[in-house]
Amino acid sequence: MATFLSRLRAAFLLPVFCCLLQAQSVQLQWDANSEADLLGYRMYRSTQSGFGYQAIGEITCPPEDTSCCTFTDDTILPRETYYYVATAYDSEELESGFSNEVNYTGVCPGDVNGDGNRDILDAGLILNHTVNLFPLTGLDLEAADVNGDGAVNVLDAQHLKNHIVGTDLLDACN
Ligand SMILES: [Ca+2]
Ligand SMILES: [Ca+2]
Repeated sequence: MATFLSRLRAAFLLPVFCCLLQAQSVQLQWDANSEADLLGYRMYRSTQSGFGYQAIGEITCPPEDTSCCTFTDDTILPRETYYYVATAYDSEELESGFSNEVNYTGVCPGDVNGDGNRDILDAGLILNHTVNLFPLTGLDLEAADVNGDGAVNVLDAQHLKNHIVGTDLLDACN
């Protein structure tokens, strides 16, 4: 049986992480398989590396069609790390082994300190960062880019302030 299963090569995942503005999502991409009887791919996710994968989606796709080799997961929680693998399956319902694993950790734009709230403390952290007082790093820095333009500056503090005072609400985080 294992021989049949290995007939399909594992889909090779190339992570292309895409942070949709004020939303928690990640887009995964991979190379197309070329087997003539390929039917599509299955996406799996776990909160631990190497095991515990659960199917979260199925993508019907003809062989060598690269346009469908993409999957968006918009059900991720901030500060939670998710591990993804994919398989290919064919018309006989034979499924390949797992692809390589990629991981992604979501952030909630505006919740710089990751305490679940977007408030004046976060705005203060952004302002401190902009004047180089307490430079942010890692996920905190990612979450500080409130407007999603790739930079952390006073515009993000302004954006967050507008959310706090209720004049321009940010999208809810999951
Ligand atoms: Ca916060
Ligand atoms: Ca920004």
